Amino acid sequence: MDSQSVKITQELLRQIAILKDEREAVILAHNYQPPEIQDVADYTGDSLELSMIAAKTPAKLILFCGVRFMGETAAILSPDKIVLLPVLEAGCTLAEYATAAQIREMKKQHPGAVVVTYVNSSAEVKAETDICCTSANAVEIVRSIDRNRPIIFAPDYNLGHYAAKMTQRELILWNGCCPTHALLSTFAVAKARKKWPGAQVIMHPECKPETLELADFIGSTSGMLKYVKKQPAGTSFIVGTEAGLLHRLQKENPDKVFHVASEYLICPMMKMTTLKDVRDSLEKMQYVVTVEEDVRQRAKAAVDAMLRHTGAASPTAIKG
Ligand code: CIZ
Repeated sequence: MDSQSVKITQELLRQIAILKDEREAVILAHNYQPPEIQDVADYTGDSLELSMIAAKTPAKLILFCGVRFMGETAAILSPDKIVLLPVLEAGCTLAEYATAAQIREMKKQHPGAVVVTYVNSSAEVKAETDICCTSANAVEIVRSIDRNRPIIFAPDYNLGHYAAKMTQRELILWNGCCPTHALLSTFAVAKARKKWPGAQVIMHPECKPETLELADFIGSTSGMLKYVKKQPAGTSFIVGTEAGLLHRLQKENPDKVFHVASEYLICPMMKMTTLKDVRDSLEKMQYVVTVEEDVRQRAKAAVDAMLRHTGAASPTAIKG
């Protein structure tokens, strides 16, 4: 960074600190956010961990550096607080694969089915759902459902496929995917293994089934953080998830080595947030995430159903 850019960054950080105090806000950043956003945040974590922090914090203003469905989940759990998303356009392609109308139609086609949706979905889709899941608890949630009942799993095909495999259950799978994770090919993983022999390959369950076959460990971002911590010093890893996680992995494990599995593991939506957006968001109180009350209540029931199963799980979110 040249000296002018350093000066601008320092000034933005100063303004953010002042505005944060004035507004009595808490800043949350998802594990996939750019490094400078993770570093300015009060907490960094996965979407569920952050939403639970949002629900518990005494702060009345939550600045959620992530994508829309994450801000919505925080708003669903915290109706008494103001949730801001610094970038209005930061959506999630995976979430857009399913609409509430399509879920209703699917329910008609499969009467009696339990609808499980990944948290990477809109509030309206959650409102049509029986129980939500995250990539950290999808297997556990599917396992908890009566074996005699069919399960519709939306919107991520790959995560659903993984949960079906792990639970030996047949799921009615949606045809959505995260384009970033779906881009990780078996070829890229083989190439990375050749480049870094001896490294362990850790992968996210949003990757394609044939790519997951090549993993030494499969887990959510929080699962990867926990797994890596337990490995001996000096271990190296090829990381098959959005590249933003490498910042936290390296920061928390300075004695280990991390390589991103492919240069394509960049989510353009996650990378939209800048320090200027954070400053502007606090200054102008933009963009407020709202969820219509009837939708919020029905969506909350599905999120609460999930929390009853996993509420006690040990969180990995860190205080910045
Ligand atoms: O649930 C999340 O936060 C996402 C999108 C991924 C993960 O594994 O943490």
